[in-house]
Amino acid sequence: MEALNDLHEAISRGDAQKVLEMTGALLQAGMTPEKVLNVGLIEALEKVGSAFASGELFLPEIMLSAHAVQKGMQYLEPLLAEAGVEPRGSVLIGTVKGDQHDIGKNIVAMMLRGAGFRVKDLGVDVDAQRFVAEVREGTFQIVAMSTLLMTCLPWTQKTIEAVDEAGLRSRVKILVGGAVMDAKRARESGADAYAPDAARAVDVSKELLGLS
Ligand code: B1M
Repeated sequence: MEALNDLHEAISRGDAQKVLEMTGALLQAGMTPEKVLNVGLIEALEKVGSAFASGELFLPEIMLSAHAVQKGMQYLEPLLAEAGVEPRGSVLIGTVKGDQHDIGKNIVAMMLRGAGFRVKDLGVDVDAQRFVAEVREGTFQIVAMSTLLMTCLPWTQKTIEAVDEAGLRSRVKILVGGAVMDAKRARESGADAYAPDAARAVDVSKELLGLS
């Protein structure tokens, strides 16, 4: 499909305007918002990530690509949310301390909203005590943490410990994910659950709340 190739190419060039145009074109051609997200935006960014890992692309180029993908996601977000139903539960989400990556976390938040969850997004580089304060003051049932950097992995565990030390651990279920996370690390960090991708994050959130 030509528009899909054009979208991938626009993402690799970091051309946000063209990404918006091609996202619109794919929707007009009848592709579902979820498919545009998965095979359009995410797949293209994965290719960019591989090119970065193999030294073909450099950080400034990745930043442009990431920005272009975020633009496409902003376009899709209301369409994905339209599919939502009555609020199923509330989720507090953030990327752990020291970590600025937010594309995957944003997708998880978007998919959760689309599935009918109320989501409060704390953004990136979220300190453990910020999570604790929000849990104390809010009515969240799930705390969701994203971790992309190996150096920030310890913050997942430290945040869970901080929630525990504040006497709030029994109030929430804790879901973790992100590129450096896996089921074993999730268990070791004290989380209740791990999800490898955004679609599973929705399923697991439902399971955690006994909704499926
Ligand atoms: Co950076 N980065 N980055 N980066 N970056 C990675 C993660 C890296 C693997 C690249 C590499 O070296 N091959 C590497 C980490 C190595 C490691 O620790 N293992 C890395 C590095 C080293 C860095 C810097 C240190 C680079 C530098 O400055 N020298 C720096 C760190 C900055 C910081 O955070 N303090 C840095 C910076 C950046 C940019 C700012 C340029 C940009 C981020 C822009 C942004 O997020 N706004 C960036 C990007 C884009 C990447 C890559 C290329 C792509 C990440 C991404 O968005 N993937 C990445 C390489 C790669 O992953 N191939 C890389 C697409 C996204 C959809 O996937 O986030 O994994 P992901 O989310 C998935 C799942 O993981 C899951 O669902 C999502 C979709 O289904 N998921 C969850 C995510 N969170 C979840 C939470 C859940 C459940 C599932 O429950 C709560």
